Amino acid sequence: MISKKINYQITKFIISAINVNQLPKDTGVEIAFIGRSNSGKSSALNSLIQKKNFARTSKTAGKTKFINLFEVKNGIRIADLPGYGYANISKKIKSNFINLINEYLQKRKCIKGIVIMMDIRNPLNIIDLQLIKWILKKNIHLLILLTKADKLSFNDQKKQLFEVYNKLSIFKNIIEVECFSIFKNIGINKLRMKLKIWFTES
Ligand SMILES: Nc1nc2c(ncn2[C@@H]2O[C@H](COP(=O)(O)OP(=O)(O)O)[C@@H](O)[C@H]2O)c(=O)[nH]1
Ligand SMILES: [Mg+2]
Repeated sequence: MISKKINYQITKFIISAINVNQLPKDTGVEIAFIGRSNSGKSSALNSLIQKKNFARTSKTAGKTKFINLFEVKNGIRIADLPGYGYANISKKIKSNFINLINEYLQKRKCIKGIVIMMDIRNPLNIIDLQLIKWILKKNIHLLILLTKADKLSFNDQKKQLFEVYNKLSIFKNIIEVECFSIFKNIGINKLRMKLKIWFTES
């Protein structure tokens, strides 16, 4: 089989949507990047596309209020979802974000896979766990990335990975977890491989 590489460099920004109705037609394949605010979602997207500031990254948690949608090529898209679970933001705004994420997950039929990003130093918060539970019930692929792995030594990365697998054993499903770092180039190829499979299988 000839395996064609996906060229992320021609990725186009489509829309920053404040509600699901603004998104384009619910066809093709969509992969969503989900995680707490500041977990590294936009950075992961930038590293795939190999452009530094394509999906805006921010040092201030909770800035991205929208679903930012990108078209990798015709009919295949990546959605950078608003972050959840940050401090310093009003309860009302917080619940608006969660509602938007819920609405997106529940309405959007073209979601084929979800990548959950969690800071390796603080993985599996309550919303992460709720999300995982929900995804496993659906026919949706899941990959978990432990981001900012460069913040830990190699040994501590492995320890944390083991710990996360241990905690996930409550789900009785096989769940894939990878360490990830944009600075040390950890896990980026794994992410590429997964996305390629999800994008190309029918
Ligand atoms: N050390 C380290 N910092 C990272 C990594 N990925 C992202 N960051 C930083 O974490 C902050 C939040 O990243 P961002 O992509 O905006 O997170 P988002 O809110 O989930 O989209 C930024 O300051 C990034 O530079 C990583 O792999 N290693
Ligand atoms: Mg972001």
